Amino acid sequence: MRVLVTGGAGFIGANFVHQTVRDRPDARVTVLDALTYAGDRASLDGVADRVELVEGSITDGPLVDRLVGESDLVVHFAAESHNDNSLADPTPFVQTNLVGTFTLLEAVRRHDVRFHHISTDEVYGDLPLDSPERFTPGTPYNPSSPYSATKAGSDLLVRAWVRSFGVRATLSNCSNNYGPYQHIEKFIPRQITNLIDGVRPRLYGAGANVRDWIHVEDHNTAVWHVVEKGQVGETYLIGADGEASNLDVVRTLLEIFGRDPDDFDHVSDRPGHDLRYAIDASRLRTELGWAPRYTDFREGLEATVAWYRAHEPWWRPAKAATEARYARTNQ
Ligand code: NAD
Ligand code: TDX
Repeated sequence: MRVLVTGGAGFIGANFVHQTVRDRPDARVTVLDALTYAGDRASLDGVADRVELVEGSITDGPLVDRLVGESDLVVHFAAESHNDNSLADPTPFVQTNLVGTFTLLEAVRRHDVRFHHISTDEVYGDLPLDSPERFTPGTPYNPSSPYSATKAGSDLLVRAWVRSFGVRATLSNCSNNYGPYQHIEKFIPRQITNLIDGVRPRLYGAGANVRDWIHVEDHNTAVWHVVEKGQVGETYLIGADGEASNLDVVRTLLEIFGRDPDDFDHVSDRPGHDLRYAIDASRLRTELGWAPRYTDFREGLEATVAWYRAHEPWWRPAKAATEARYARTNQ
């Protein structure tokens, strides 16, 4: 099977490529990635001989048309993915997340190629902190940030292309991922690399906001379940019951590093900061028979800390510039 992975040099996409090459010897993988600040060839080290990496944008119609025409399946990860960046400049978010997804949809429509769209739980907005409520596929869309609004728009494009043109697409909306190869602008790797450098972790606001953490390996096994067993036109929510407040995450990391539990700083809050995300993934578990493997969050964090310690050459070049960007907003 010929698989085209967009955004395969980014965090989740690169992990998907590693897992696919490892577990599916019959898959021929092509990656289409623009290698923005968030993409890195080095994330595909070790599988380079099994993967063709094409450097280019999902907004490039002729290039996308050729690559889609040579594929049996497209798994679409490419996106501008960071909320804070979307507040500083939404322009590339509209281009990549909306125009890029549109460009891919037109190509899979022309070539009748199976499409899987990777999305986020942030399209549903946020939930109150102290409620048992969780997101389900029926929760109304209510995105808060330019990032989540462009992801919501891209989901709706996919649904419309299924209904209007019969495109063979599935969608999945996943909660917060952590694990190897995550860009150090994101919460967990930012704090891990700060702690390696002896710098205190930075908590937005009071740190009460809750995220529903899932290991990236579990996200990607779920994606394969949806690709192989999911129904065309349907949306599957992916999550592993991993709710934790940001304060809890920072305290666990401090403990792993043997530091005092109060050794962190409160910094400026994110404007429009979503309070809580929580996924009800029962459909994925009961209908598609998926279960996560990383069920102990602390163990997953310890493994992730070990990965960042062992891969300093991978993240170090981005550290100073990432922190300089945060310094501009006192974060
Ligand atoms: P990332 O920012 O680490 O990687 C994005 C990749 O897309 C990079 O390699 C980048 O170079 C590439 N890219 C950006 N613009 C492109 C363009 N125009 N053409 C081709 N490639 C382009 O993101 P991630 O965290 O790996 O997220 C991957 C997908 O998963 C996104 O669609 C995101 O919305 C979704 N998602 C992420 C999370 C999470 O916790 N990180 C959770 C749920 C869903
Ligand atoms: O230094 C920080 N301090 C802090 O308290 C950073 C970078 C973040 N935070 C907070 C903000 C959030 O409440 O931590 C939480 C997680 O922040 P991010 O890593 O930026 O993730 P989030 O905004 O929740 O979005 C992530 O999950 C959903 C991904 O970046 C998205 O791509 C995905 O769709």
